[in-house]
Amino acid sequence: MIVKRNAHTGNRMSCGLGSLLSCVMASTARAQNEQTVFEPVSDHAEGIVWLWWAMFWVGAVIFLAVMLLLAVGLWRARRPNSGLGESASRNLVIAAGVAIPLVILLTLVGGSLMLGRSIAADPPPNVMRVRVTGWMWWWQVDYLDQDGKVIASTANEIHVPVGRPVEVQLISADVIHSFWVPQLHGKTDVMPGQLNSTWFTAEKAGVYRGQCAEFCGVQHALMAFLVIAEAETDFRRWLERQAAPAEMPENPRARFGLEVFLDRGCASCHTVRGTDAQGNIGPDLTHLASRRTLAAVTIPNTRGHLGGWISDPHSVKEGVFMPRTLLEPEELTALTVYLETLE
Ligand code: HEC
Ligand SMILES: [Cu+2]
Repeated sequence: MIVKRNAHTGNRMSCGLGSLLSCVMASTARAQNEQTVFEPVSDHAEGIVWLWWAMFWVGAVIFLAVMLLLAVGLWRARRPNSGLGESASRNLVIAAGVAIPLVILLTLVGGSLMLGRSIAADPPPNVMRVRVTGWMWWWQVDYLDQDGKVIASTANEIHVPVGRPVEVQLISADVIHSFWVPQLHGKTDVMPGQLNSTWFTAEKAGVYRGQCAEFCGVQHALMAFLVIAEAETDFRRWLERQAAPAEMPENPRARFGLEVFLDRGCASCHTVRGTDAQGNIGPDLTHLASRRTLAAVTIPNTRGHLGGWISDPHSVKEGVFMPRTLLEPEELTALTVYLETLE
């Protein structure tokens, strides 16, 4: 039995063995949850998938050749005196057992070393820098200026301009995670106490799903993120808005929601820039409403899901480090109304 969670609907799709194929097809059809190494949009990812296919086809041809030789051998063995002569069989062993494998293995190892060197090269000087911190089980994203000062913070969503190299500096706040966006690059370890980095250039606009690729606890599988590659002007506009503090809500209900946020413990873990909420255990919520998903691409960012998450985060993501807060219905409504003003 395979159970998948759909990020758009939050529904669980159950797939029995019989309907496995249709389940796989249904899950690959989901736009935002699509994650594939086969449609690279950066040079690095293209090199990786190219090497992968080269290894696949070389392996496939060798497998077929070996099976063919085996069949010939079995067929000939049934006839008396049909073996190769001594020198012919020795030559066969030397050629097919030593020489050819050596050439193939050296070529593949050489190709993989060369690719490794080229994708591990230093980024070009005009690179844009983003600091990504792995937390159990979400991603903090900080945009840095030339001096390394934080311009804006968000979570689980990394916007990048198309065609510009982006360096992602990686650090963990707790255990080892791994940063992986298959359409952009290979995996990079995210370590506590050690800054690692990786870089890529997204050559095409689009939304590329990434995923933690190192088992990091019960909700490791629900530790995803989105890389959103967009035109430079759209990116600039987005970053400017993310850098701004939150606006004071006009609507009285939203104002009440802000009070609830400040009084009911939310502010001890979350920051909303421009208010007294300065917690740093959970995601920065200053522009929460501008994000597409909640809880690391687990549920879509809609009012219903937001309310459900706040009233019982553990039913969405069991074991998560956000407690359940008991709220009166009007407090919960006001809170969600307030959070929805954080665009
Ligand atoms: C003990 C710390 C803590 C408290 C208190 C807390 N949260 Fe959280 N919150 C978190 C953590 C950690 C996450 C990240 C969960 C994840 O995705 O794994 C989170 C995630 C969220 C998210 C999703 C953010 C995103 O971008 O995905 C929202 C919204 C949220 N919290 C709202 C609230 C509200 C409203 C309250 C008060 C009722 C609150 N939180 C109280 C720790 C806390
Ligand atoms: Cu992880």
